[in-house]
Amino acid sequence: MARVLRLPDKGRLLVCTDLQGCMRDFNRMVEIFEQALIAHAGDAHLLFTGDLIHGPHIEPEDWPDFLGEYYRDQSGEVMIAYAGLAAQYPGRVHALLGNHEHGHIGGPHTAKFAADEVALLEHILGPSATARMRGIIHTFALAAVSRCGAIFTHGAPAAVVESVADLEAADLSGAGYASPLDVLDTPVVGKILWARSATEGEARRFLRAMGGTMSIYGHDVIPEGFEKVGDEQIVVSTSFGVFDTNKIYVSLDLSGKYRGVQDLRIGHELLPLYPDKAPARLGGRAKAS
Ligand SMILES: [Mn+2]
Repeated sequence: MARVLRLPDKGRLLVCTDLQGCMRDFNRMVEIFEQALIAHAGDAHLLFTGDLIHGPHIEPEDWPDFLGEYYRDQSGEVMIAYAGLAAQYPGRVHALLGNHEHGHIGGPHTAKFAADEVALLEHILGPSATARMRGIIHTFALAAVSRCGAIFTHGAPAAVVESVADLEAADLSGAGYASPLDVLDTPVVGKILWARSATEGEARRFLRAMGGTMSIYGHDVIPEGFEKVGDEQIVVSTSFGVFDTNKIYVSLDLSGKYRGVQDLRIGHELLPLYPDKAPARLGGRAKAS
């Protein structure tokens, strides 16, 4: 796979962060994407920024509030549906690697909802579906760049890189490390997949190296839907850990120029996943209660 995805210079781009096996939100994002294809004469793109997999297996009565809207993990189904969508719209559906996907292709195994989520999902899927899923994950990039100024990664832009070439050369296999956990300490892959925050200096350095003006990522949960950090960073929560009322996706004009995250406006570039449930302050139509 190409480590760095270069998005085209025109068309509409929709961005969805961490799904963690939520099929309903995946389907909703597909619906929004297909509406955008119609609205933009077929010129739309859909980008998932990683962690499409590994959700909770919890009964409704045991579900804690901090996990947001109730759902049941459907990681295997989400991956197959992603591959189907990418095949249906060639060159228009893209995904970045998240720390949860990385565990299946050489990275450290995550332990968010199970002692070993990689082993659990591969057990549920069985050998042939696991092989198919790994094949899909191998098509995921480590970052996406665009002429409009937006740079996309799974985690915060804390990686120390001099240029896009440093990402192109990144080793994801884990083969060079004594333990997969050592990946966490690496300055490029470890940061891109695991960093929850970046200082202003780190973000500016990363954006300069990548040729962008603003960094858009997920990985962390923002219960309010999104959080701008300084002029260069925005953390977006489209699905996991958030209630339907606050789920946010990003919509960008790839032929535009964004100077920074101050150019991202609610109701324009920042949009509610479920507008009928979202309050007006998030661009929704729900009546205040
Ligand atoms: Mn993550």
